[in-house]
Amino acid sequence: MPSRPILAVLLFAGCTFEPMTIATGPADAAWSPDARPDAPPPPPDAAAEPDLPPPPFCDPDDQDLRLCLELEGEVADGSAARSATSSQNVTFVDGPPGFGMAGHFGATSRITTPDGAPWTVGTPNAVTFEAWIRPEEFPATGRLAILDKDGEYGAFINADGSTDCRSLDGGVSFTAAELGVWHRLTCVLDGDTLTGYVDGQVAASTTGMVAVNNGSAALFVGANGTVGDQHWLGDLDGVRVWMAVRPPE
Ligand SMILES: [Ca+2]
Repeated sequence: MPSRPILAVLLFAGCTFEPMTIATGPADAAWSPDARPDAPPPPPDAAAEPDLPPPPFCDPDDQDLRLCLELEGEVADGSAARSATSSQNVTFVDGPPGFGMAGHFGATSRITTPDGAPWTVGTPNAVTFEAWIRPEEFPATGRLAILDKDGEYGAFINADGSTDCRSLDGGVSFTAAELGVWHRLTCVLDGDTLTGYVDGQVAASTTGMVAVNNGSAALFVGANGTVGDQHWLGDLDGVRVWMAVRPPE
């Protein structure tokens, strides 16, 4: 218990002193457990994991990543696969915010990488391909290619401005492309289901896709295989292809 104040009144014969209060402890009204000084903050939780930096965009530890084009002034695969690439008439412009430079594609531009064992689609289907896209124009007729592995999978924009993620025997169409504006397109083929994402959000999905018929066609970026027509008109960046199901995080 706290001490109560001692009221001492000293009286001497012939003299009267003013009452004096001697406080020997906190007054009842002022004391409570809450009045104690704040306890020091608890020590950091030693068991908590420190925040790890995110993996690089072209993660060399990702064994399912088959192609990763950052297009930082050159056309080179940054994945562990180090897929051989060749390019034609690709120049470089500012990319989406935070992504450095991008490739600019015109009526004769294209990037290709040859088929090979790393490009075999498993059973059931497991393929993801994505790119930042910024078209300068839509096709007057037909379509323009973002990416195509002929007879297997690809992505295109159409004359009406719609975007298709396509697999061997079908596709899914949705709105992803906007003239002069960057959007991120992701196509995920997971078994018999093909799903298109725009800026990380599901835009459309369909089922009934058959098993990809693994062929020997080269992969084209910015043009349609196998001859390299239907050229993309505009900019592309951050092109990644996985032989795995990788919906956007
Ligand atoms: Ca880039």
